[in-house]
Amino acid sequence: NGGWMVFQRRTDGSENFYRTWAEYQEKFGNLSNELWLGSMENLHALTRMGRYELRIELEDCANVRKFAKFSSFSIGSVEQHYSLTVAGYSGNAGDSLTQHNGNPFTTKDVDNDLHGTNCANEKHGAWWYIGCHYSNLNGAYLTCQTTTEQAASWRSFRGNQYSLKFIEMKFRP
Ligand SMILES: [Ca+2]
Repeated sequence: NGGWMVFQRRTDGSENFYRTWAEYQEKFGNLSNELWLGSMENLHALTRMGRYELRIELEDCANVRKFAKFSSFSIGSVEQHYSLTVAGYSGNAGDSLTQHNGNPFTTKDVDNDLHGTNCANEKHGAWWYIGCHYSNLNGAYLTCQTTTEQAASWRSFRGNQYSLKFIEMKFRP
């Protein structure tokens, strides 16, 4: 569909995204609902080759769907702890990712963030945390709850405690 390569999707909470550094090197989930097809090394290998755009689809529990698009997107090498490079926002969800530009990836067992403790532990996800987040799309799928910053959230859409109903991350040349 339009040449987009989907690498992350949340739809029903069926998959555990609170995983280790090693697990984020593998794909998990399945194509029909929730998935992580990233493998950080693959994302790095694919996006280092040229200019890619990133599109993020978000839907809340009132079936309001919004998107955020970034005209450039790449993932750094393992030596760079798979840092995020993202720029050129457009869309209607607001920008809750450019703040994470340049930050390395953090999982519950590998702390590369700027917080005194581990943001992946604090926020129950795996992300390019700063200290900690404006978006947390690998956070906990809490079926429309709005009670915790562990939620899979996008601050500029529904706030940092709102667990979105649908999330999809995809990129293309
Ligand atoms: Ca830390």
